[in-house]
Amino acid sequence: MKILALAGGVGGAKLVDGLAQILPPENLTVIVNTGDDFEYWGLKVCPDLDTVCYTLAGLANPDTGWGRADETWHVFESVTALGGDSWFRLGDRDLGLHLERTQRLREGESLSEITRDFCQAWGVRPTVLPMSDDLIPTMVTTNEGVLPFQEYFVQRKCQPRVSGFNFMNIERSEPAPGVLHALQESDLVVICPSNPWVSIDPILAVPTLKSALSSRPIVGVSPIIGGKAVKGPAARMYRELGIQPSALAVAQHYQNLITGFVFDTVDVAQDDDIRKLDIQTLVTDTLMKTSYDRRRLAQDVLQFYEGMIVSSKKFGGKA
Ligand code: FO1
Repeated sequence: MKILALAGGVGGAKLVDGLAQILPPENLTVIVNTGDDFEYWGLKVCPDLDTVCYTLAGLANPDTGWGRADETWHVFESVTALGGDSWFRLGDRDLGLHLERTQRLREGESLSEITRDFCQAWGVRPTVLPMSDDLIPTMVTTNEGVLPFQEYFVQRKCQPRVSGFNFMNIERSEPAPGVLHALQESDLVVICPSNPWVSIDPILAVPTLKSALSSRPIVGVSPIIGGKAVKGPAARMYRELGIQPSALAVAQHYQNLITGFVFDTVDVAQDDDIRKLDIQTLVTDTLMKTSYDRRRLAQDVLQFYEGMIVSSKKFGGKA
């Protein structure tokens, strides 16, 4: 079974890691959000892409989920001592990647080519693709004006009140090479438990990608458990946009796209309302604290999809 996973940062990377534990590498392609990408210290930073790759390579920082394990901060301290920008922390090991990527981008290589080479160097065998090689920065509309995503998220610590999002340049953007092919080849698309507003929506908004997605079976996994986001500002964003954060709200977010939805047992009371959206459901433990949890959730998602196929063959329903 060929799986195409759509992922943002830490939560998405964990489920991708679970899928990588159980699937042959040639059966897993990951399309990663690049809306968070920005320039810092003159370097191209791609937080979600790096989080997914570091996680699959076994190099990710286990405490933060982003950046590298066994990191040191000499360069950061040195820049800070000189009065340079210090609101976004790049560690020494992580800087190696940033120097090499920025240099190669300046020489004219594309982000997808560079990502492929880095994955090869790290022994990451599933295919990891940025959603696009084009620049599509996410801008956050707030009560304090329109802010680039990392300025809103890291520099301003999500304090400004959110009222909307804009993915700049999206209409003119194209999926990265290989994205549409992987999509057409896939048996199932998995929307990982990433922030729907700023991690998954930018991927879904890439014009030809969105239309190609509508022909595939898609299963979404809720990043909201018990009304809270496991990590990051998703729940806060729902609230500030006037929506009660819940598994149901996430299912509604993806309503016309997904065939199936996986959410946590603590939210089982929402099952009937989600099914009323004409979405099949799986209620299971979705919190991924350990490597085993990642694998178990990935297995649950795939078995859920297999069950959907069987029942659709039996009853002529959609899968
Ligand atoms: N997140 C923070 O909250 N503070 C940081 O200083 C920070 C640095 C950083 C460096 C490299 C990287 O790949 C990610 C980093 N992140 C940091 C995480 C990142 O801002 C977000 O988690 C994602 O953009 C949201 O998915």
